[in-house]
Amino acid sequence: MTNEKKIAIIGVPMDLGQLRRGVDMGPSAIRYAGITDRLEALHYEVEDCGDVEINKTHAVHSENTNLKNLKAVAEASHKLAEKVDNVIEAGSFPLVLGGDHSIAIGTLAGVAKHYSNLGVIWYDAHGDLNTAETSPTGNIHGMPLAVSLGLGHEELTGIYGKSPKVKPENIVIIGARDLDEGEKALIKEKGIKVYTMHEVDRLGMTKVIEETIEYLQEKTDGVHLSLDLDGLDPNDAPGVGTPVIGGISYRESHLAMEMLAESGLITSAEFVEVNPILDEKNKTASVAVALMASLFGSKLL
Ligand code: 6HN
Ligand code: MN
Ligand code: MN
Ligand code: MN
Repeated sequence: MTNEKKIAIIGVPMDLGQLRRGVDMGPSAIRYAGITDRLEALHYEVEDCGDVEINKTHAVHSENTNLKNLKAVAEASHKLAEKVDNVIEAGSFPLVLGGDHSIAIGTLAGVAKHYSNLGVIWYDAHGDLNTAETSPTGNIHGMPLAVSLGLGHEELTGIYGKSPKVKPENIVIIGARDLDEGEKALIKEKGIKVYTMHEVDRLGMTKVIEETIEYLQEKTDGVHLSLDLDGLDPNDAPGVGTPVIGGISYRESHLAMEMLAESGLITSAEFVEVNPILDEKNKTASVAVALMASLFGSKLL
């Protein structure tokens, strides 16, 4: 028996969207933790498309901007968008492995080409809604969701066709607990739906995901899951560059993925910010693999 859905894995060894080296080894760590075997055991046909090439020689400061490594990130985003586009065109489910979260710029650019009302679930301690004006760091991994809304440097918003890639009312952020002032203002201005840790505590993950599914189901024609491992508590996912205490537990995340699997809502996904240098015996990569297995229905089979 084979599953109808074919999964295409795309690695993105990107670490230029932030300052801590090592997150470029995330795709290797996740492969080492056994992602292909796990998905094949669930009877999927899995194709590993290898890694997108990152040009580190372009990792230099660009003129007239505080964005770090802008040129290299833009170049990689374009390559990734093309790969994701091709994978969807071929009828496969794109599963993108990061790499820092700046890669979502490319993933969403490639995905957005195929949907007129793309939904996005942003599972993260952060909003990643900064622009050059609001960013406290100049790190592009703090900006991908803003870029996908069409806000930010045009070298990023203009990647791979139409901008914006996603509408604010089609976004749900889950797990937020470290938002910058400019991000909070943007969330209010655009009316973006956010389940902070307060809501996760108060409602419980079951209700959060039920509401998320209900919110997105009717109005979207596809939903992308962008899961930043720092959305989880650092006890469960220590191998990340910007950990924030008080996060979502492994069990809650596991449940969230199972419920999303049941819903059949998710049409593309990425798992980002796994940094094996900061990890404990590849724990975070293994957690990522376990969550991917849940997302692809391990409970259902
Ligand atoms: N991430 N808000 C901070 C910044 O630098 O803009 C942290 C961003 C973290 C981004 O974890 O993907
Ligand atoms: Mn993030
Ligand atoms: Mn984050
Ligand atoms: Mn279970």
